[in-house]
Amino acid sequence: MEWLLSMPKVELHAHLNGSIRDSTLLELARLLGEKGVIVFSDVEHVIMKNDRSLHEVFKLFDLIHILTTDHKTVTRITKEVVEDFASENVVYLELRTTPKRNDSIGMSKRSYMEAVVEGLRAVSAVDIDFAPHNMDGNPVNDMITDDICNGTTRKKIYVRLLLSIDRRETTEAAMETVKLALEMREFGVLGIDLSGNPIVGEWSTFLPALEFAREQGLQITLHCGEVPNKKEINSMLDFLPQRVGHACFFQEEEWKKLKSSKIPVEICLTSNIRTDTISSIDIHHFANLYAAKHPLVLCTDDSGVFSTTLSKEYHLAASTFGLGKWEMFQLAKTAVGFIFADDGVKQDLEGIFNLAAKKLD
Ligand code: 6MZ
Repeated sequence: MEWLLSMPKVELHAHLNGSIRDSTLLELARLLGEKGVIVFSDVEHVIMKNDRSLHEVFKLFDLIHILTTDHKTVTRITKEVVEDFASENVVYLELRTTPKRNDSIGMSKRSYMEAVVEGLRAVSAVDIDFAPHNMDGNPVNDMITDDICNGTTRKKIYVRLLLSIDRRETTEAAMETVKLALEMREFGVLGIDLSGNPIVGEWSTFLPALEFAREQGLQITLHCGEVPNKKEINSMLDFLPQRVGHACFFQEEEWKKLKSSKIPVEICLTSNIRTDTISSIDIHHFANLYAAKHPLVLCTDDSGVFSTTLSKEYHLAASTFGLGKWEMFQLAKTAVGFIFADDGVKQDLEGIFNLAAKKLD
């Protein structure tokens, strides 16, 4: 486990509000309990519960959002989530979040995202490269103080953002998110994710916004096949997104389509097992896709909600599927090819992995 912790890793499927430390969630719940907004003991039980169905997970997210959706807290959780990933040697993080509007506290989707960017700026435990430009429009190169390769002990993490469209949203709301992503490109927003409760909403509702996003040069990743929905899975694959997440309820036809398209899959082992989307780890489609050399990346999904870390996900894959140090290292390294950031970042990451390869015994 130690070598998996120290190995550089790339995280491409992490939801901000799913990645919050339990201690932070409990602290926030306690505060709201004191204010009489919630009953702390009820909420404490829900936060600490381990096994949840997919349906219960989305109920938990509604609760988490009550605890976290004010500007100050959004900034705090962003900072903590980034520092937590960096602490286990995640060197590149694509963090996704759903911009939220809450008129009662003067929050717009834009101000929510500004609070996220504030959180990136507040990161202090590690060095961070989060955007091609600073808030004032100047390049941020001067804020990159240390380099993981030059022998300094301070860790460095590259962070880029994806804006999520929640499946509960209308076409107009989805379009608003895409427009916001375009406005915020200079703050490291690279693409759009479609997520949320998979039994809610229709593909046709989101398609216009996703097509617009693509036309405008944003990259797209879709939660695909979290529930059995053959028609939607096929429509999503025909859309040819840059990546898909989960890919659980595929049948032969969809596997064929996926493999011939070579669309990289974000694999979230613990999430799939905890939510019973896959009945047992040893029959997880990771094994088949890995054997077929299909592009794959191991991810956490919601490290807070599922009490996991990226190192634990690598450990689970290694122990379940009998993969050794070198194979796990290669798996981590190939993920660099599937990131949404530009070639400059890819080259930096390759440098980090090449250096780490020399230390691998
Ligand atoms: C689908 C998921 C998810 O955006 O508020 N989300 N959507 N499947 C999953 N697998 C279990 N896990 C998280 O982060 C939380 C939101 O991400 C989506 C849901 O819409 C959830 O409300 P943000 O930062």
